[in-house]
Amino acid sequence: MDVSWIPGSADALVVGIVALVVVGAGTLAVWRGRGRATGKQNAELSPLVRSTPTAAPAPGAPAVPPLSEADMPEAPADRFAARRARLGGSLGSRLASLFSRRDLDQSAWDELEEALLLADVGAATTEEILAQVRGRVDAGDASPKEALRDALVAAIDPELDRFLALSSGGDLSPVLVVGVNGVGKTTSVGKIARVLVAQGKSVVLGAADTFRAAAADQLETWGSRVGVVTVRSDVDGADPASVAFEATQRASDEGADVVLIDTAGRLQNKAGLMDQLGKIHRVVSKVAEPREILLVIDATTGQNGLAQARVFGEAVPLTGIVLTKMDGTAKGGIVLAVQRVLGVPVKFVGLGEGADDLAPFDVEGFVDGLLGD
Ligand SMILES: Nc1nc2c(ncn2[C@@H]2O[C@H](COP(=O)(O)OP(=O)(O)OP(=O)(O)O)[C@@H](O)[C@H]2O)c(=O)[nH]1
Ligand SMILES: [Mg+2]
Repeated sequence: MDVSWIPGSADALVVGIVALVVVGAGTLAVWRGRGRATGKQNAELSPLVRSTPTAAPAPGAPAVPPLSEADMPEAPADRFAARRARLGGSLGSRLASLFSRRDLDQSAWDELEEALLLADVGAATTEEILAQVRGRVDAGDASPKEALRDALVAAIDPELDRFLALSSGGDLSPVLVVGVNGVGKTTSVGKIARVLVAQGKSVVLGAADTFRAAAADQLETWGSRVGVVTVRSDVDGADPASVAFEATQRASDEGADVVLIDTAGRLQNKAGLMDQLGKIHRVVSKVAEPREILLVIDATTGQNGLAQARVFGEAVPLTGIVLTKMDGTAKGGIVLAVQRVLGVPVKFVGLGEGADDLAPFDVEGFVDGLLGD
């Protein structure tokens, strides 16, 4: 398979306005400079990735100043709590009258079931949760609200690993980002890049959405804001797998920590799109095995979006979910359905359009938000 260059040769590639940024210790020093990071706290500041050593700068890589204080992203650990009020709180408002009681009659149980279904929890999970809540409430073991909170937390599973998995020891970690069109893939890639750069990781972006030229421009804008290279093609309809390969190869050559690859969400037909994703996965793996394949899902599309998303799991081995547009949706229960159907954890949630509006998923904080606490 020809995976060398994009048709049109090397000069069709814009390989970046700025050289690869290796901010490593410099940027971590900025975090520390804000007086927040002792060893333990630093782990709390960086929940996006489990602590992994940052590779030494590649020989000859130009020293680039770290992000300025004004450009520093907000600490990921604080983001979810700070934006929790943006969650719909849908269950809380529906169930307020129920929660003030200790014993529930049949109509109250029906009301709870309806609320869970309307929040997009999904039929099977709703039944399981109801059975658990009912068992505990009937036994006088917990109030309806306590029992519901516990059952929701258990169903989402606080034990799942929700860190961004990166190679240890400075090996390159490719991260593929996939999903249907308009869900927030490019935006999420930009937001993740921003956090990684601030955490001292060297990052390369790959614009493997060649379906429309504006897609690469959009990604490049995110890249240039944090000073990372975007590997792209200027040839409309160029082979996306070639761009993905080229980006990964370049990241590898330059000793980068992470290559984030943005993909297209639409194509003439579904089979074509899935073939393309499979090919991207294969060619990237020739350089380095993808550490993460993140599926982006728009929370507002509910069960429909989930049905579409399923197909992606058949094309590539998903490792995690980014659930976007959770701000203001009454469909927050989709978190439960999504994990159950796709069998991988929700790792990040999008809570707005701003550059820092992507938060590591916090199970208990989410359930409290859903219950309107
Ligand atoms: N409110 C809100 N908007 C979001 C969120 N994430 C992304 N968006 C918006 O959703 C729109 C689409 O985002 P993109 O990142 O371009 O989506 P995409 O999946 O790359 O789209 P295609 O490349 O067309 O497939 C943009 O207007 C984003 O600002 C979120 O968490 N909340
Ligand atoms: Mg896009």
